[in-house]
Amino acid sequence: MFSRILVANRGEIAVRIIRAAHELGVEAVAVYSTADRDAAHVRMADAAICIGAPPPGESYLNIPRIISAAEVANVDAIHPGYGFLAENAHFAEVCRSCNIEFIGPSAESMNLLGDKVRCKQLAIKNKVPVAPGSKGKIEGEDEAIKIAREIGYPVIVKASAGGGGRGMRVAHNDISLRNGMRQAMAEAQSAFGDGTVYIEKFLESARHVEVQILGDHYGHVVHLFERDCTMQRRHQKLIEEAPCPVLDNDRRDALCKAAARLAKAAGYYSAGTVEFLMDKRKKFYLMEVNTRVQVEHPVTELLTGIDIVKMQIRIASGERLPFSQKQIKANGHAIEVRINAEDPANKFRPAPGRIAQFDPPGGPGVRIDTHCYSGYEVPPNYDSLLAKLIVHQPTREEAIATIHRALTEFRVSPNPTTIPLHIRLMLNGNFRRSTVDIHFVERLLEQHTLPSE
Ligand code: MV4
Repeated sequence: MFSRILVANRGEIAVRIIRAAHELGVEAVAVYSTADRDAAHVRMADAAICIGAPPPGESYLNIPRIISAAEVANVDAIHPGYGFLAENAHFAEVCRSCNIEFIGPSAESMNLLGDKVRCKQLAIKNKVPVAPGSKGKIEGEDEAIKIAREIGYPVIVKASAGGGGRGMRVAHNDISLRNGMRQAMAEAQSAFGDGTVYIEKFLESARHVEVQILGDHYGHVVHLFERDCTMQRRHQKLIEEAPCPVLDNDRRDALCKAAARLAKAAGYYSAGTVEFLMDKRKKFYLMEVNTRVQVEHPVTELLTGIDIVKMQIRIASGERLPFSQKQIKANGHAIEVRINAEDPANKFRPAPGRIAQFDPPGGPGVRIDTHCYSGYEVPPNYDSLLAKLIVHQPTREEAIATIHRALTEFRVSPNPTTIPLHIRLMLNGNFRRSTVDIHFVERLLEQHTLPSE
C-alpha cells in the first residue's frame, strides 16, 4: 500500500478521498487555491500545499503546479477525484513519467473511451447495444443526410471528443441537420480541438441508466450493478438511485454484463461508469463511458457495501480485486440528492457566500458527504455542490420516506439551495411511480400549474 497520496481536488470529493486514505492507513496531502484556505479538505489532510489563485487554470487544473506539489510532498500517488484533471489522459501520462501512480485508469483506456467514435466501435465489436447511426466519423453534410434518411429523423449529431451533453445538436429534417452539422463541428473544433462528429437516431423519451465498473491491473473486471440518474436538469443530475426502479432482473443482468464486457475489452482498471439510455420498451443503448469516480458513487456503495474510493486506491497500489462477480450482492434501495448552492426560483443561479447555519440531518439510514460547516464561505469560483444526502433502506418507498424526512431536517441558511426542490420532487407522483424520462424535471419546472402533483 502507498504511504502518502496527493488529493488533486477540493470540496466534498477531496474530503471523501482523505477519509478513504486514512481508513487504509495512508497519509493524505491536500492542495488548495487561495479561495480554499479555510476549506475542510485543507484542515483534514495531513499536510496542505497552496498551489495558486482561485481560477482553476491557476490551481486545480494546473498540471505543473500539482506535479510540483506532489514532488515536494513526496507522494506515491495522486487521486484526481472528479472534474478538473480526472479525465485528462495527458495528466495521467505526466504522472507516469514522474513515477507517481495515477489513481484511475491507464492513459490508453482514457484516450480510447474518451473518443466516442472509437468507444462506439469497440462497443459494436463486443455486442454492446448502441443507437443506430453512422459507422464512425461523418465526413460531411451530404454523408450525414444520407445516413439520416436511412435511420429516419430525428437524429442527434454528437462530437466525438464531447460528452456530458457538450457539443450535441438534434435535427428533425435535412435543413436543420445541415445547420446542426456545421455548428457541432465548429463547436467541437473550438472546444476540444477535434471537429470529429458522428450521428445517431435521437431517442425521444428515455431514462439514464449507468453501470458502475471496477477493474484491477490483472484483467479482472466486475460490475457493481446500475444507478438510475433520469432525474436531471440541463445535464446536471439532481437525484440518483439504485437499483433502477423499472428494470427486471433479466434486463439488469444483460445491461450490467454488457457494461463489464466493454470495460474488459478496453483493458480498463480502477472505477468507471458505462452510461446508457433506456427507451420506453426498456431497450438500452450505450451513451458514453466516464473514466473517473462519479459524484453519485455513494449510491452504489450503500447498495453493495463496497467502498469504491478505497477500492480505487487499493487497485492503484497493485492489489487484486478482493471479490468475484458472484460475491457482489445488491441490498435494498439507495437514493442520493445533490444539495447545491443555487436558487431554483432564479433559474438555478449559483448562490455563493457565507453559510451562517449548516445543520445536516442524521438518524437511521442517512449519509451526508459534504465539506461544508456553519461559517463556511462558498467561493464563487467552483461548482455549487454543497452536500450529497444519501439514504439506504430495504425498499424504495422507505428510502423516499427517509430522504424526505432528512430533507425537512436539513438547515442551510441564508443561502438558497436545492433542498425545497428536492422536497417537492420526493412528493411528486411521477417520480414516486417512476413514470419519468430525462426531460421530466425541465418540463415540470416550465409548468406553472402542476396537475401531476
Ligand atoms: C442521446 C439522447 C437521445 N438519443 N443520444 C446527453 C448527454 C450525452 N451523454 C448524451 N446525451 C444524450 N444522448 C441519443 N441517440 C439524449 C441525450 C440527452 C440526455 C441523456 C441523458 C440524460 C439527460 C439528457 C438530456 C438531454 C439529452
